[in-house]
Amino acid sequence: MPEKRLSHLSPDVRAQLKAVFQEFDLDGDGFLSAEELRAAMVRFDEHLTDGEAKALVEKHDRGGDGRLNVDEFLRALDAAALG
Ligand SMILES: [Ca+2]
Repeated sequence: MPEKRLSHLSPDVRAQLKAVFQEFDLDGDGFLSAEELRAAMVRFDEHLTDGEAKALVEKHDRGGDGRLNVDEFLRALDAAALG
């Protein structure tokens, strides 16, 4: 799978964020739903409403299935929390 470089996430930070992804993938399906994303973002002091979480998922969801895989999650965080 081709992987676009994230502008300002170090490999260490990415590894940590992947662990966060797995922690918040509550049903273990390998994707974060809007609800799971909302819970994850609290970790970064980003308190999203349901609507904001859904909008964030839709913005970064390239698969069009309403969920984020780990790369999409990293991009969402990059844009929303850490940018
Ligand atoms: Ca999930």
